[in-house]
Amino acid sequence: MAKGRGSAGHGVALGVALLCLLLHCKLAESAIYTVGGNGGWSLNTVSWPNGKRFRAGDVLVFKYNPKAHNVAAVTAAGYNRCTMPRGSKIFKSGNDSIRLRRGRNYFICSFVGHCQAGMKIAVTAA
Ligand SMILES: *[C@@H]1O[C@H](CO)[C@@H](O)[C@H](O)[C@H]1NC(C)=O
Ligand SMILES: [Cu+2]
Repeated sequence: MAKGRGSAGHGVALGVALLCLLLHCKLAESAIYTVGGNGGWSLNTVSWPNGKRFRAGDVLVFKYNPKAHNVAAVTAAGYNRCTMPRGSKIFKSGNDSIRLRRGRNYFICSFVGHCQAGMKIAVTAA
């Protein structure tokens, strides 16, 4: 009985694997990006997303000195005005992995003047 279930399980797993191959499984496609490349999350990162194509589920890794910067996930208004709306989620480990949601995703550094100095990104995930 248990043995029978086990082999059925293998069959299901194989089926799922094949289906993944056929449908270009979403999990396999999710990519990891280091924001800002080698320079990391820093001033003048605003144009870093240009020319890149992101998908929902992709992960952005923000690397920075946590004494000098942070990452706030904000609204479009927060991004445009360089303000942090109440309730914004703030990351401050210096090595933050953030999964993109479908649509627009906005991040700024909330240290004084940094967002204005281009420490902000808007990323569209398909
Ligand atoms: C950053 O985080 C990732 C994933 O959480 C981890 O694998 C990596 O070792 C970390 N890097 C540093 C420098 O802490
Ligand atoms: Cu900063």
